[in-house]
Amino acid sequence: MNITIGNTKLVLLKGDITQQDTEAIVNAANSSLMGGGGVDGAIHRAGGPQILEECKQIRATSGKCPPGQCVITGGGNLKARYVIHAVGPIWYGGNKNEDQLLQSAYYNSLQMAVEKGIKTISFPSISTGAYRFPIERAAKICLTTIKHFPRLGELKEVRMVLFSDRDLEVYKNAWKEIELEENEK
Ligand code: AR6
Repeated sequence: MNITIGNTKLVLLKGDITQQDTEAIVNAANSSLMGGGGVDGAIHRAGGPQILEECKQIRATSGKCPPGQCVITGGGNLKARYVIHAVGPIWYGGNKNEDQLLQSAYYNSLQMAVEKGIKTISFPSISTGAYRFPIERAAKICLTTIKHFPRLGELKEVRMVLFSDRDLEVYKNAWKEIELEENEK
């Protein structure tokens, strides 16, 4: 599904984040920045040891990366030149600031991208795997954050890379709901 927002293309597709040819891809990392499973494991496997080396340097100078924040490294052997490691919230039931932290993870990653002059970026569905954030709710937060990002016009393409047909369907439906809700206002 291709969506046009001003001059920016928002693409919702099924795919593997490690195979994307955008300038940056986003990792669904954890606060340690030392790797893990899911997207994180796949990115470090495909990108090679250089990415972990850079993460270790960041840890040494800046410490852990709290939920809602992100850091940037090179892309190692990936097609993408950069990896933005964003830490989403763990879902504890919804009363631990999870929505706000998920929004920050997307917002700060977009901000990092425009500050680096990056024009094209791919995201996975942050927090909806091991961190168990309900995907319908996450999809709405994600897409609303992208749609209303103040500097969106500086990005040519934002790609949401979903890992299954079902996840893609959830994101497509979330987009339709957002459009309906905002058009009613
Ligand atoms: N490409 C695109 N999406 C993927 C891929 C892939 N190659 N692999 C999995 N997904 P998760 P989280 C989907 O668990 O919930 C790690 O151990 C997956 O189906 O990767 O933010 C970290 O180190 C799901 O829909 O990220 C952290 O400890 C989505 O990506 C923790 O997991 C996110 O799943 C972060 O958990």
